[in-house]
Amino acid sequence: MTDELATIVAGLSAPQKIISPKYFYDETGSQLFDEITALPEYYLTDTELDIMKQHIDEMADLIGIEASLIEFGAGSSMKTRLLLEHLHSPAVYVPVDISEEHLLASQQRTKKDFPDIEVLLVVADFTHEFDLPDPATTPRRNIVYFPGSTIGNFEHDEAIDLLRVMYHEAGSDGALLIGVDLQKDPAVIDAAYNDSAGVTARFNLNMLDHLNREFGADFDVDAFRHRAAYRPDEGRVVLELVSAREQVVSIGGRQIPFARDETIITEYSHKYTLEGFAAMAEVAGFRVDRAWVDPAQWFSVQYCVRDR
Ligand code: AVI
Repeated sequence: MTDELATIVAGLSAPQKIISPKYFYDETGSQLFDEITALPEYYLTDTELDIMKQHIDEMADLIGIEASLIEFGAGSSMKTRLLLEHLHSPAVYVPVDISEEHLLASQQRTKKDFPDIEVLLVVADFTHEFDLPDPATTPRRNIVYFPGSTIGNFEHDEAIDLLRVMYHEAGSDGALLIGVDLQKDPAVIDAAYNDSAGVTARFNLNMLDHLNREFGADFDVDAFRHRAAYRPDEGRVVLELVSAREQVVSIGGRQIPFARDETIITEYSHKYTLEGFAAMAEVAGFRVDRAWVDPAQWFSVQYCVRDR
């Protein structure tokens, strides 16, 4: 059994079954996620983009000239394009992702639209420190960019570890520009993860198809259903797959029993207060210098500088 399969089996053998959200993102899952970002209920993407549009000049001025923009993730979103359009003579754009395929696709699009900006790809798992490439123009400073509130998909201690990696990659005098979803009326959050078109349900269930295909599991996808609920006391949405009946699933030569209504946790999506995020960033060495929010205070984009 590979280490990866052993980790999946261990997660499914725990008293509360759990699988990493990274298994959402096969080809179908990535397409479904793109669909999610366009859903009327999924306020995160549009709200973040509106904040960026509103404050992009101030962001570009804070970042300054000839910066290196290091995006954690393959990039190519509207938000990245907006930044590249407005930054003052960026030295280089460096998307970092585990998937070379995603990076190459993003590079193609970026090069076409921004032929004057050097694009250097880094194939790496950004939860661990990685080496930065050597651009033709020496950057004056590094700006780590992490949009989408993807930080929310990490549990508290993992999020701090990831912020520490960002602190390291930002280097002295560097900064972090990060999208952070905020706590709000639970009904708004619940709707975002239980859309009426059922796209999030398909996205969640697709993980089982992915495990069947890539890891030889035999999940009966029709015997599970999607559940997502915001837990205000925990400040996070919990996405689960609920077993519709008693059943046994085989994976990696193991038989995994499910009781009726037993769940697999597939994702946490944390929602923060401005103070809560600032406290977490501070542990990792950052001070929040600016936090822009939309009028309803649903989402924030935060500019964090190294504090030590
Ligand atoms: C990628 N991430 C920020 C999304 C979120 O909102 O936590 C993933 C997602 N899960 C269900 N819908 C969207």
